[in-house]
Amino acid sequence: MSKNLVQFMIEEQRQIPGASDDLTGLIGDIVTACKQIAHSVNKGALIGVLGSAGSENVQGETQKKLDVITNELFIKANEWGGHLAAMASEEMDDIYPIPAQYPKGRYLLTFDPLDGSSNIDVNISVGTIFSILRCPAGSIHPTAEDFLQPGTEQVCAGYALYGPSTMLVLTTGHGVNGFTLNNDIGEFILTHPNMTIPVDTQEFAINMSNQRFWEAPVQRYVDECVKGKSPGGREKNFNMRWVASMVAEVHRILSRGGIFMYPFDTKEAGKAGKLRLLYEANPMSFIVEQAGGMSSTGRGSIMELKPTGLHQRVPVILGSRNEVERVVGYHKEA
Ligand code: P6P
Repeated sequence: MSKNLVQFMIEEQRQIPGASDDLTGLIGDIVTACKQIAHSVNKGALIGVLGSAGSENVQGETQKKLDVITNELFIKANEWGGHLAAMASEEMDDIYPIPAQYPKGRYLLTFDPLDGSSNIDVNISVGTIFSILRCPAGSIHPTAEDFLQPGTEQVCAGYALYGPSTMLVLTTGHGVNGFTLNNDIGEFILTHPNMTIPVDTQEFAINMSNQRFWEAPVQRYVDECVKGKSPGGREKNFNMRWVASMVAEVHRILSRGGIFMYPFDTKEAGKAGKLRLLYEANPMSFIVEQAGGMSSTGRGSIMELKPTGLHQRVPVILGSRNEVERVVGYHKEA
């Protein structure tokens, strides 16, 4: 009988000196939320959860009904367990302190409950991204400031991918492992142990419609990929993908290599990129680097950034190490 997620976590926990049941219990609650989200996403129009909620989130983005529903599911599944001091979400302006009627724990949870939700109404894969930090010692009443820790402080990061099959991919700093949801028994089963990203690739992912807004190093890199083996290009031809769902892109890269870029662009003044540091870039960077890949803003490691705000945006270039290093090199030359 193949190993389920709980058995995997308990066996891994035995390898980590001083590890507590606390983290395993928290991950169990997060996984419960992901199973509930998988159900809602899968039922879609059948249960009337598609379409717009008629509201905007702190990002100024129109919220889908499922953005709101999945945010609530995450809160309800995680607020009671006694593992958390507070949570922060793409869908909430400020942090969510654990209500007084529940015991407080020693972790902080950040999450994007439904990433890529613009795809939900057209039945394209979407996902959930989450990241676990330690609550600073002595912080009885957590504040947003307590969340502003570099990505290198993450204890755990993971995502659920609601695709042809529902998968959960997780790291606690000891490699990356993938689990597939067996709907017959409602368990995530270990199907992709020790996921690693090939150091080379012939596949790049970027939203080409933003090309005129990119900085020169990214223009140069993408231009060479498009040229492939023709003059002025590379030693090989490239393929391109853009799903507009970061979880799907990262999962493809973990599965077969690739480079994903949502770089700095001048499309909107004051935005350093589109993706959010705390609950998109940092968790995905932890996973990618634990799988042997690399993650950068183009000018430095994403996970070494000291966050300045809960919803701070950051340029993201991540994936197969040799390609990310090339893009970073072009930034250095510029
Ligand atoms: P664009 C989804 O909204 C998201 O945050 C990521 O999942 C995805 O990679 C990106 O934005 C897509 O952005 O500008 O191509 O729609």
